[in-house]
Amino acid sequence: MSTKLQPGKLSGELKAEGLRFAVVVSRFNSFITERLLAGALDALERAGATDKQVRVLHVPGAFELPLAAKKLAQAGQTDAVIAIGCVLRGETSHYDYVCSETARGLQLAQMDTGVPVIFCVLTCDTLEQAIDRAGLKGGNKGFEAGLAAIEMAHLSHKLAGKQSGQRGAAKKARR
Ligand code: INI
Repeated sequence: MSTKLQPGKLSGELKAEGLRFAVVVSRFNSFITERLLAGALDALERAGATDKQVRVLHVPGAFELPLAAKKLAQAGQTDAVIAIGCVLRGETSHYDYVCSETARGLQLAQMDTGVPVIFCVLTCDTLEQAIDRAGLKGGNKGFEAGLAAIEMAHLSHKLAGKQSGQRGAAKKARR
């Protein structure tokens, strides 16, 4: 089957200029989360971000990420939030509650505020799986999250009909 349709395409650039980011990082499993943070900052820096454009906030564990992410998004100084955590499966069902509530809370944070919240929470059965995704075989999921934050910040401004980096853009979107 062939088609002559060539619909217009919309996507976000990977340039950090004029954007502001907040990164909220869980201290739990910091051996992993600090590596993910380094990956995210590397992506932002390579895309042109400077210190003044990025804020980093630490919380105790993944379960605390959603509230911090929502408050950062609501504060109106942020074009995208990156939430970084690492949940490792233990012997009880605790893991399942932390994973599902963290994912649900982060999704709610972006849906409630209109500010992109990037999900950079590893949910792994073993420490080895986490290490692989924090700079080894599986790349660095923090770096991917940094790129996703830039793209989604631009895209959400475009969808709202605003120039990227327009001051106060995030604030207008909050509830
Ligand atoms: N928090 C994590 O970020 N990762 C984990 O693996 C984890 N485990 O396994 O318990 C974890 N628990 C703490 C939780 O996120 C909260 O900080 C705590 O329950 C206080 O609300």
